[in-house]
Amino acid sequence: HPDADWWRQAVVYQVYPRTFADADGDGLGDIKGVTSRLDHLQGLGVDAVWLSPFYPSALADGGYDVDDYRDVDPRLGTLADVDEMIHEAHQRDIRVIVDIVPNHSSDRHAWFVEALAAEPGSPARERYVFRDGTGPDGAEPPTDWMSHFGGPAWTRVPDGQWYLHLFTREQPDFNWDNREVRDDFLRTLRFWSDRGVDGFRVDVAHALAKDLSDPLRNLGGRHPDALTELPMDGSHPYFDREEVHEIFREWREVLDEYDPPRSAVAEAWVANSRRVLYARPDELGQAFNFELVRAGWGAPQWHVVVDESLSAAQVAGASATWVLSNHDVVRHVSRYALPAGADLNAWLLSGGTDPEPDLERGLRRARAATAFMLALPGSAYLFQGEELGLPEVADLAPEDLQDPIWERTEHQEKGRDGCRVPIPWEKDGPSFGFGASDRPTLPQPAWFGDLSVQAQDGVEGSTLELYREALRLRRELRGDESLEWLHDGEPTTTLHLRRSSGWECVTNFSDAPVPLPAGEVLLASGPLGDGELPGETTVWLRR
Ligand code: TEU
Repeated sequence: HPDADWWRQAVVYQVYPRTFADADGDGLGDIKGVTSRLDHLQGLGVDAVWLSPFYPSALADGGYDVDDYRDVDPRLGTLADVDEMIHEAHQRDIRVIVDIVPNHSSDRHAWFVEALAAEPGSPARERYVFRDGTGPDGAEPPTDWMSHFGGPAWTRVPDGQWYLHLFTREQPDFNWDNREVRDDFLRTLRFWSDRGVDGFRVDVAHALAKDLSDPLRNLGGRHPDALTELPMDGSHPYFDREEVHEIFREWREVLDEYDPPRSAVAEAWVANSRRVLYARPDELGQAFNFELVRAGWGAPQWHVVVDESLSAAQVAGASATWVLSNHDVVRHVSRYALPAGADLNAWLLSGGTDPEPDLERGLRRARAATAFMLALPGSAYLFQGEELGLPEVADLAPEDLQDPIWERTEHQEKGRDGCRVPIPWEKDGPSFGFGASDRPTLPQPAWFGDLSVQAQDGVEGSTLELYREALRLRRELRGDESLEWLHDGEPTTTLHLRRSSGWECVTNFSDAPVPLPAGEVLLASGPLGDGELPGETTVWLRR
């Protein structure tokens, strides 16, 4: 099929449906809202839209707690609305990717409700991970495993057993050794593929396979968050185990039943060399690369990250992916506005004042970083609002926070709400054009209107126009997936790369100007000096 590889160098735009656009005016974003804003995505020039979960959910974790994988949250719309959205997206040459959350369901999922009502040891309990406790009367959890969001990863039920949840207690983990669980997810993949969905984003892909042989192994205090310290041999009891790959090979067979084959991208917070294994051609094809999120700002780090990421992808036969922001991390404008190595959580807890962010610099760097990322081979994932240069909303009041991390860590971690604030579409009016309600699900700051789509549309030099121009040029310029560095040795301040099409990209990571390399300037992330590439600026050239 000619379109089989469309995703290999695609630009994918992530929509967080609850805060993208609210068509019915209830303060919560919805599917019709997404449809109503597809023209914006078409004008931006993205190849695909990825929707975070829109399934029925109690929103214990923003929708990553799914009650029913084959339905739509009534507050967000209906299956017919999704069909319409897919149709309208395809009309505009935009592909649609949906989010699959296979590690855990919600505690309101019919299977979990059934499991709770069933006897210990019953088949209904086998779909999840139930165990007897330890200590006198089994009053201690089966193991020392910790929930990713704080507290033990086990919760006790009235008959005395405990169930496993690597995230909140409302997110019980499935038992992937169970054939019914496996078959049900294949059914879900087919359900959405049959409706015309083009691909899937696979949540916490690295956690599905677990060593559930009794007795379960304690971690001995090794916190599961230390993902970079994971043993590289698949010996962790529940992260990045070898058996997880069998699951995705089975998925690939189903995805390949379709024409064109459905794409998939793994979310796997593991080291580069392990991560790309999920992206092998007989598995998911892609895996998010979060190395740019981790790298901070600087030519030497970025050089290493790009080289390592590209070679890891190549070894696995995968294509590369790049991410600067998503719904789980502090927006990159704000990350770059803070001193290197700043503790982002401490900064959020201070309400975004300590240290004081230099937002002008943050935006300048963010624009340069984006232009650099978009010049790389592979696909780029954008997060809603980054095309507006939105910074993190760091001063949300405690009573407004929705991320379970805030409560579950007993207010030690502020969580991820600050990047999920509803998108400003208009300069003013109720919720800046997000919807008719003036009480959107998360409050927007007064200055949001100045960054709205309306405020930037057609304005020369605006971040929105920079993204539009960059995506337009990228379509025109992208060559094959190779990359050549044009600088000598280890770069200290500037990265200069060339793509097979003759397209060059130069980023000056330092504060001071450097000479502008020769060539026709196609795009600049900020104003250029005479023969100079100013600090923290990217330029695209053709010779
Ligand atoms: O995230 C998985 C995950 O490991 C995140 O917790 C990540 O490490 C963290 O947010 C970084 O700050 C996925 C989803 O993207 C996230 O929104 C969900 O909360 C989580 O799975 C559970 O489904």
